[in-house]
Amino acid sequence: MKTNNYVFPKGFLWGGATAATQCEGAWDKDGKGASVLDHCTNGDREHPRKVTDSIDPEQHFYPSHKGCMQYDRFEEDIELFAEMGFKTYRLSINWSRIFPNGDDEKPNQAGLDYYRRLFEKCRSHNIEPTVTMTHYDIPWNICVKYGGWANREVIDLFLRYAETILTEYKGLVTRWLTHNEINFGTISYGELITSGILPKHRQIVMHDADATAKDINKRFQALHHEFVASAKVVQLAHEIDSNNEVGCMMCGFAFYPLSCKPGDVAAAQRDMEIWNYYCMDVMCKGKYPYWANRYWKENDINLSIPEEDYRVLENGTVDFISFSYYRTDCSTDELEKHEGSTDFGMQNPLLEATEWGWTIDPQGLRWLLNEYYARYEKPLMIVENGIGAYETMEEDGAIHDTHRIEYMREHFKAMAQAIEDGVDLIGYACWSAIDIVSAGTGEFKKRYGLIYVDADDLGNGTYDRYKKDSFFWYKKVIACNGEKLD
Ligand code: BGP
Repeated sequence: MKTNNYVFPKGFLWGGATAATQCEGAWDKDGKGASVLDHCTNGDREHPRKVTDSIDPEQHFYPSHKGCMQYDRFEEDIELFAEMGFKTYRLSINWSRIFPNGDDEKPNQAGLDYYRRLFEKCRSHNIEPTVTMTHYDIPWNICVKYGGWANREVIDLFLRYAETILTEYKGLVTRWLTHNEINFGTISYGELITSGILPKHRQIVMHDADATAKDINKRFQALHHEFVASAKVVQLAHEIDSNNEVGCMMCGFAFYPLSCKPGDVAAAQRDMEIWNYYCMDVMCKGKYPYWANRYWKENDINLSIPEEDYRVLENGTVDFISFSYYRTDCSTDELEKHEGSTDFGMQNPLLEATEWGWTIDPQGLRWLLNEYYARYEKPLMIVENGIGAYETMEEDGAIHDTHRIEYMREHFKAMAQAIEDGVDLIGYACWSAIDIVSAGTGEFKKRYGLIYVDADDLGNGTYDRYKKDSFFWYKKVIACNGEKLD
């Protein structure tokens, strides 16, 4: 008989997530170097973020320079997370805080000290850190001097960084993710932020219609280097501490065929392949997917892959899979004939969407969890999921984000169903634990947090923190391990 009780495994890792360049601020404090996002201006849905070669605060506002000021207020934030009962806080180390130029001989001690204090603070509240090694924070110098990940030399620079943090935080951190949403590296959007390749038009756009075969080749070569680096990090992490577990981090893309027309079904399969499995097969199975040669041929991609890389990939498969989940999209082989296309295909006409046009699809999460689990049979962790919305604070300081509670509740039900299906889901970190800057648009008003931060798109405000209604709701959910979701 069906009841309204949901069963999550004992020890389920409830928590919340952020990323350094979106929450820390203090972009040039205590010896930190500039990262790629520090060169990105604010924008909005209609206006893409610009990438400026030099940083000119007189001319532009750079949202990462302030974030939500977590660098200066992390203790307060972690106390709030502890109050909600977080079991894990997923955050990222800012690569350019540790190696300001990416190729420095020695790490920046002040940067290392900062994260030590932060991890110790988490541990003092029984919050396990889940740490992303790079989340859109490639040192700008790597981008300019080396051409980003397209250059093989970056593998060693990343390994030096990884070895430094793995050694430094041994015992404090045991759950690591290598590259955030590595699969964005297959399109223009990820060129700069995940792969450190300076975009031709100095803008962050999803798709660059002018991309040449050479540009595309560079993208995929960069990805290959990221795969090799990640595989080496897996091995290194296990050598440094056998308790370490390393996961890949994917943007969870779910594509439905727009109709049952065979061409649409095939289009959805192709979209699933390139958006998800191209990267996941390499990181989870240790080899490129069986259709990679066909794909490379169709797209004039000629990769330089030394023989030894194949062994590295084979020996460096991840321990678990982490991913973000926000939306689903529809695929068709006749996109040009339809109106209403999204960045990733067609918007599902049967689903509601957020104010930013992201469809809301809790059932899609159950579907995707099953897809991933069937293919890889590795533990899964949702490390981002949430809704971006305009929100205001009432006179009395309350923030009534019922849309977020509803969104999370329905996604939790889908998770519980997937767990009942037999999926090994180990944790969930909502995006975001606290209001932070949007990565895509650079806005602050696209709020995702359970905690409201008094700040606007141009960095004005007190940056004081206020608990939203979802804060109190999530606290109750965690306290009963998800059994009651009302
Ligand atoms: C993911 C990123 C995050 C985060 C989130 C929401 O792609 O890993 O960094 O920002 O999406 O996207 P946005 O900030 O563009 O709304």
